[in-house]
Amino acid sequence: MATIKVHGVPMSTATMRVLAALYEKDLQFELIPVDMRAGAHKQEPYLSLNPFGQIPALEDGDLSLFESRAITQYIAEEYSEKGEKLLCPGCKKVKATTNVWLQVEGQQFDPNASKLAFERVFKGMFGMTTDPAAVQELEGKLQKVLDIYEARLSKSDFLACDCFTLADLHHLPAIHYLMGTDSKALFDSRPKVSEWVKKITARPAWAKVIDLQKQ
Ligand code: GSH
Repeated sequence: MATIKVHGVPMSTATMRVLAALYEKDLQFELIPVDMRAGAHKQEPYLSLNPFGQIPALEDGDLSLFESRAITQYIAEEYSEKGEKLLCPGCKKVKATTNVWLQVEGQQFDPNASKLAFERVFKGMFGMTTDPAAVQELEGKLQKVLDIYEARLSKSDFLACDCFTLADLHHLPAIHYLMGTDSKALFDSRPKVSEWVKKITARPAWAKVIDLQKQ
């Protein structure tokens, strides 16, 4: 089997999403670092992998993909027999519900959570100053989203059903960064959300993603 290649860096939220899916599936892969400081992601040969000049990109044999959520879907479907299921097979209703929560992550959760992580974590890393007004606004929006999660997670153990799926996995990178900030309180103050965060961040595959950041 050709080795799967991931082009990205372990600190990048979108790369982390792909790495989590690969580890959940117990797949061998090669992580090829992209030198973003040198602007390698905005030049060839990287632009041939992702014309938008963003990480990550994935190569599997002669298939080349970008967009982390599309990549995880590919991994879950192409390697359905390996590792964890990530998509509940067989049941059309569960598949439809999984799609709903995949969309909720991308359209409702991530726009607020990622901007909040940028304000609270990444701005500091890049020598920029956090904007308290932006933090307040984003936290207000995220609280409303998390109220809906609290209600959902009162009905099932995970977002789509009682099994861990890609819909849960896609949240991990932003949650990981926010749990190291004062925004953690938004998650901790909602019992079902808090329980869910503990379960999904305790997964062995996720621990491997975090280990990669320490290397
Ligand atoms: N929707 C894309 C995905 O999920 O793959 C987002 C990718 C993305 O924003 N990647 C960031 C990046 O490459 C790193 S996490 N930033 C550099 C840039 O946009 O120039």
